[in-house]
Amino acid sequence: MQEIKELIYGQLSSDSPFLSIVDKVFAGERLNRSEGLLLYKEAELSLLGLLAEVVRRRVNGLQVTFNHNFHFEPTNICMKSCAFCSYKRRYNEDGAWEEGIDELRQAVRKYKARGVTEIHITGGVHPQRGLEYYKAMVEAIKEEFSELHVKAFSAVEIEAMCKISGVSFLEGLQALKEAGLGSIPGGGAEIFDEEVRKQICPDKATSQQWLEIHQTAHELGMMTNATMLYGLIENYEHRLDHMERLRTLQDKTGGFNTFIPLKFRRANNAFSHIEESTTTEDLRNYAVSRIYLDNIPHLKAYWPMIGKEVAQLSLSYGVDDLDGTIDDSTKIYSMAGGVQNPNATTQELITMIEDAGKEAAERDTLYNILKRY
Ligand code: V47
Ligand code: SF4
Repeated sequence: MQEIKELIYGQLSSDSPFLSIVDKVFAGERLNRSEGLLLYKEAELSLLGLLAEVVRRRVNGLQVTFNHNFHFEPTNICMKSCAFCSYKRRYNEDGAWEEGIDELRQAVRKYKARGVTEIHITGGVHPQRGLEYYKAMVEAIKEEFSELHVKAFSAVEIEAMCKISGVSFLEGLQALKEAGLGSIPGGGAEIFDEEVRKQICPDKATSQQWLEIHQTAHELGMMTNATMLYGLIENYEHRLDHMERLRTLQDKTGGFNTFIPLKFRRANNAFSHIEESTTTEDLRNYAVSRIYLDNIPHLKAYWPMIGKEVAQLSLSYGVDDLDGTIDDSTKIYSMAGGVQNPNATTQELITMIEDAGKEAAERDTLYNILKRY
């Protein structure tokens, strides 16, 4: 840490506007919105990387984790209209698919044999599937493989299934938990600012509903993740507002495990005219997220979206988690321009981590360490 301190202070003149921010980061104090904004707008990438490294070492040391997981995407039939989505289809539209509980059972059996510890389920918001259907999915998984951690259903899917079945979020989440749901993934958060939300996902669960569902899950003892979709029409103030709403809820509940910035990918959607963010911008965003979100322990680079090279670079900008092996089980990002047939072997992930000067460890969904390398 001493070396990093010397490097950072050595870069700054005595009248640098960053001095007070650097002092705060070393003292473990929280940054306010205008400090976050100054970092986003003015700080050199090298300074951001070093400051993010200070925070990551305090929270996670040199450790970078991954897990053995697979995705199950039950359907891409969706009644919502998110303009950034390359994946949704209406009923009977070309390319629409629906997988039933038998297919789910088969997938669980296949990946059980490959030693996974987590199933990640998310998909379109199906207009006819209510709570009972999703409960039956979770029960079927548990019948096939009782130890498998079920991380399933974004707050957007949960809002819709509770509405279809006429139950409160609390009742719906309690029923899912009893069926065996272990935690909730971070999807559907997008950008909380209501004006931006109107333009990018007008009919999706509101920001307030998203936060309420996560708070309720936390109060029931379930950990959850949080995402932020960036690189569309939002500005830095919107990103900071988004992170601040998460930071405030985390102060109350402590229930968020991981923050996952999701880079907008533009293939095959209504925002294809928007240039994608540059790698430099992606790294700045990881670093500011690490520095600003002082109370969420983990920062994940979801490699199927940004590619393995940028994911590896992100390990020097505050990231301490690479998600999982995936095993070619998700289409959401490949349809939007991400990695095609995403798959990573354990050895590949370990090499990525070690070549970046960090220490690889396999975790379970709740960040218990299963093996160090
Ligand atoms: O909410 C959709 C995003 C999310 C695009 O919790 C897009 O561990 C970029 O939440 N470009 C769903 N992003 C996926 C998700 C997730 C992924 C990995 C790990 C976890 C976790 C959660 O995907 C959606 C939306 O924000 N998304 N389309 C697109 N074109
Ligand atoms: Fe539906 Fe999700 Fe696509 Fe929005 S992002 S249209 S909720 S599948």
